[in-house]
Amino acid sequence: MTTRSRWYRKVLVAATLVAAWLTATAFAAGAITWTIGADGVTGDTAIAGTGFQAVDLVNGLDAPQEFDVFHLHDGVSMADFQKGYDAVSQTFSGAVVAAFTKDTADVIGGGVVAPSGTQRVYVDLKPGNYVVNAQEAGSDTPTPHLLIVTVSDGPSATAPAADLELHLADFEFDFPDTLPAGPQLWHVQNTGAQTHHAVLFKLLPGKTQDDLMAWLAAGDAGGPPPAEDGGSVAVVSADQSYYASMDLTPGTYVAVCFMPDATTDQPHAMKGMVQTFTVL
Ligand SMILES: [Cu+2]
Repeated sequence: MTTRSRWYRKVLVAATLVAAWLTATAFAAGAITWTIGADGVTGDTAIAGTGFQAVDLVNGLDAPQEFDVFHLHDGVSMADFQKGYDAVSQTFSGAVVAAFTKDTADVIGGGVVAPSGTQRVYVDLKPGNYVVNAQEAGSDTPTPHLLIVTVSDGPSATAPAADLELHLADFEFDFPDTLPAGPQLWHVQNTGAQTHHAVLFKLLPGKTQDDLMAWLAAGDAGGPPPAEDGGSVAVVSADQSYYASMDLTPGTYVAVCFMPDATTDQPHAMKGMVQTFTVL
């Protein structure tokens, strides 16, 4: 089992209570919709419009699903994409991730959506070819479900107003010390050279970031988790950004990046990409 999948499984084990931030909400009509269901990913496949378009990620299944949206570089075929994607999935090596984002596709956002839930995000669309993948979050052997999407010129959407400008750098987050509870729109920007994300752990009372890191480092021998699932910020590659609807409940959170370093394969957390913040 890879370090990544072990950690993700621990996240899932910790997530017996599905966090409130993933609540299903009724959204205004007109958003692009991508739904994972029994038939794979379905939804809008021909989009005439660019800029930060509203997208509802819908989970019609009974397990949490991770969506990732890929913008294929010009000239990259689906076969090329599949080959690169398989290499990333099978190795989860930092060098392979770096090669994928350099040669094949940018990762432009996504989200982990609870069973029967919806998450509204805004992704930055440009004319070209895209792939939306959804697969079971936390699975050691997830089956990808790919939807091919084409974007052509059309009305350009203006970026929504964000409550938080969050930067993912090599190798740190810039969360403020405190954030308000309740619905928030985060503008998540990768300002680093590597690919980043954030898994949010909500600490149990009396537990600390050190407790969490010790538990993660202990692997399967780590005992009961010192935190529950607090949500996540999707994978975003260098120079990309997206907007994520969040709805955190009060508590102390630790954001952790598990992406592998491009040269050492160390999870970015081990290079300092860990931060505690409080939701009031
Ligand atoms: Cu990172």
